[in-house]
Amino acid sequence: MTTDSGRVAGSSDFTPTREDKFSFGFWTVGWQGVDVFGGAVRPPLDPVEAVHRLSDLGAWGITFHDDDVSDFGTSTAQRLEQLAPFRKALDETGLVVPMVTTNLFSHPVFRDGGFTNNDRDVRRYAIRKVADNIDLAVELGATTFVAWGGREGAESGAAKDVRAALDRYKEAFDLLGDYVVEQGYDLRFALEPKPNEPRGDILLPTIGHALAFINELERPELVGLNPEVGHEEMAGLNYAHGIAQALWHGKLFHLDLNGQTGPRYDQDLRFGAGNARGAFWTVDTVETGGYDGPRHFDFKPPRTEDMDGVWASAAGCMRNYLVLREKSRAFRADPEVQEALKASRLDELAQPTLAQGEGIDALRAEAFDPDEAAARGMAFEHLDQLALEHLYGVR
Ligand code: GLT
Ligand code: MN
Ligand code: MN
Repeated sequence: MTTDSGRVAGSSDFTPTREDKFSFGFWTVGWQGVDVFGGAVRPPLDPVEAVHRLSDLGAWGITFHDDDVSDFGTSTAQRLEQLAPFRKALDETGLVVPMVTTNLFSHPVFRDGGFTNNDRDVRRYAIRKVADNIDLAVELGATTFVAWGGREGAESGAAKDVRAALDRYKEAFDLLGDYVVEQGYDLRFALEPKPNEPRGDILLPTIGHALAFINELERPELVGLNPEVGHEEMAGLNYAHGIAQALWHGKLFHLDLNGQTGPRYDQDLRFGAGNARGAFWTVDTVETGGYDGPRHFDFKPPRTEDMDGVWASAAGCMRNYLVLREKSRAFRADPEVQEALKASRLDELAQPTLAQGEGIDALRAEAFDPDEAAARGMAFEHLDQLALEHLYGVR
């Protein structure tokens, strides 16, 4: 199949096509390199240029925060006016805006967060800011609204009553859920967990915490997750397992793909860098687990790079994903792997433990020899070796 960019979909030259659904936060390629130890190393990036460059690289979508594309405090009407050239670039390239998010972390007013700030006035303002940005998101065609509560948290014990803060967090999402329904918007929320940074401890620190929180909301069906590779790995967790569970709950609404090397500061490396083995299982899970949404990259091209390096880094995210997708496909198609999967009894795991109509009595009536069963090895090492050999490129 030939795509509108003239490339052959599914070919193995690792060149992205629109069908691959790759999207980028504008704040990723637009990051000027400001960190806690130093100022900007790169010039500001015009969102119009970002659209054209990403499109040329084969991306499908671009996402942004309200304050990425116009100044803090700008009204929605003014933002829409200012976004005219950006929208023109979208029309020219065919790039879409599948997701929009709100900046509730940069302005000093959010020093203690937005929805869970101890200051009630700030909470009221934060909800209003998000409602305004929801209007903008819908106007641009977005169907997912990411909520990263990076400043919702604390550095010290008494400063935050976590239970009260969760009441306020729920209050905000209940209200915004009502708003979306009342307006008739086709929009769902995706919570993005993170354990720490910039706060010492952030509320909803992992996929598991966020899934449990969603169940307490008035409209849980409107709220899912946007898990980020690095954020789960900062907590020492297995990202592929995390998104597999989110899929199992029907809650994987969006993804932030990037790279991380173990529990340390949030590295936001390009996808495929850092934990390469984790990246392989991530792609395998995304591709085989029934996820159909954007493959969204949230990375920070290192400060060492000039703008050429930024675009090389962005291209690397997509290329690495496609390389790993091909490896995952080859792994699944390999007859020796299929045998190894059987030897490891994955087919048995897929079978219900009890047959139709069976109960505990049937189990009690069974002649089972624990010693005999205990003697059976699981053959996982051979299976994993095959996976690694696919990853290492020798199969
Ligand atoms: C910020 C953060 C990311 C979030 C973005 C969405 S903003 O860059 O580090 O992980 O996804 O608000
Ligand atoms: Mn993110
Ligand atoms: Mn991050």
